[in-house]
Amino acid sequence: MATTKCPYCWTSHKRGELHMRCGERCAHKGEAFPERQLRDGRCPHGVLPQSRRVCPHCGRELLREYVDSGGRNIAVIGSADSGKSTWVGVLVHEFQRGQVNERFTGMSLDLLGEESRVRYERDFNTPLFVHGRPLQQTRSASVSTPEPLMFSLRFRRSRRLGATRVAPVVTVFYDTAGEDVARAQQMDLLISYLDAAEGIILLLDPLQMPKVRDLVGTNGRRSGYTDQLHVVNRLGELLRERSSTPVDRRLPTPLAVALTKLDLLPDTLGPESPLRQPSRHVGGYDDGDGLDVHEEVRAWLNQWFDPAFDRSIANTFEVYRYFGLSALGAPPIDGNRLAPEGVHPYRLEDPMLWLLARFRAIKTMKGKR
Ligand SMILES: Nc1nc2c(ncn2[C@@H]2O[C@H](COP(=O)(O)OP(=O)(O)OP(=O)(O)O)[C@@H](O)[C@H]2O)c(=O)[nH]1
Ligand SMILES: [Mg+2]
Ligand SMILES: [Zn+2]
Ligand SMILES: [Zn+2]
Repeated sequence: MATTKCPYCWTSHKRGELHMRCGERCAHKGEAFPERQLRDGRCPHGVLPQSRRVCPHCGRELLREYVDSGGRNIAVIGSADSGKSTWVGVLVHEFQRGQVNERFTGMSLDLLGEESRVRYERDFNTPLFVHGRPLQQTRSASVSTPEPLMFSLRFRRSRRLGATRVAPVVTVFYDTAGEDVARAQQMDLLISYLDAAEGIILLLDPLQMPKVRDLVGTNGRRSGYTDQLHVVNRLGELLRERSSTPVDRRLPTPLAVALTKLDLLPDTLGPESPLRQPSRHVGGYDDGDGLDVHEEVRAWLNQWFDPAFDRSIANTFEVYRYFGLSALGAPPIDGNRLAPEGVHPYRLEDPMLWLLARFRAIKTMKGKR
């Protein structure tokens, strides 16, 4: 039987164990009962119930699209200030009406549920695209657990395949607070959701690598950087503790590691660098392009950061790939203003497209390299 992972408390439940609630007309209005007690679509008291399913563990309502499609959870993690929120905020925009939308004909992205819509509008869209301001620091999970941002993505398949309706891929992003990754006690909270994730996106800020800071100078927003290598080791450690994977085996969750803010390093990348060419993902994921970027970024990480990083990733994860991107396309003027030319992301969608290809939601093109 299909199981559902609650996107709020990350516990897993069989479909029949999800709760429903008695409806308006029932004397027990609001009372919860497991879905398997439904009889001819009615509650144990014989009345039509409320239509939404509820998590038996935390009691929050689960959206129908989420339950029906078996939502995919994607965790976005990284040290403080690495660009996680900006990446999520611009990504949703790009899939809705930006360049990615143009390159995938017939694709649509819809934020699911009032909470996701309100939060996206307030915390991401308005600052970035209405006021032209950088985003606020994300609040720590000790203050509020990371709230999911839920959306459904629909792709149109070619007519030749005869598929008229395509099931949506429901994706849930958790934008965590970087400060939590460093602190052990918060990590325990984060780990339950990392464990539930079907894909992990780890963002690395090149400016938090001392060698890069020597190259370009500093203009970071906050000081006191966490050790990014520590983040990866900790991540592997914690996932191993929890997962059913034997200790000597690598973890199966696909990991995308992306260097952010590449706009700050325009002169560092040579003219031939694949990171200076626009990506070739049109209507699918171009694996050749992806591998070119992967190798280039691996080389930069060895040089800028630490060869131990790649080894650590390779020893921990079965499937991983490196990416390089810029969410903003240009450095902000200061803490209150983005560059006057607006937001022009660069290779921003690549890690997401790679994951979607792994989920078989889009096709993989084995292009020549
Ligand atoms: N130059 C440049 N700066 C960026 C880019 N993306 C984010 N930034 C800046 O980097 C800083 C951190 O961005 P956030 O998106 O808030 O980072 P975060 O990882 O969510 O940070 P926490 O919530 O504290 O964990 C902000 O000042 C952003 O404006 C980018 O693509 N290029
Ligand atoms: Mg943030
Ligand atoms: Zn009832
Ligand atoms: Zn729950």
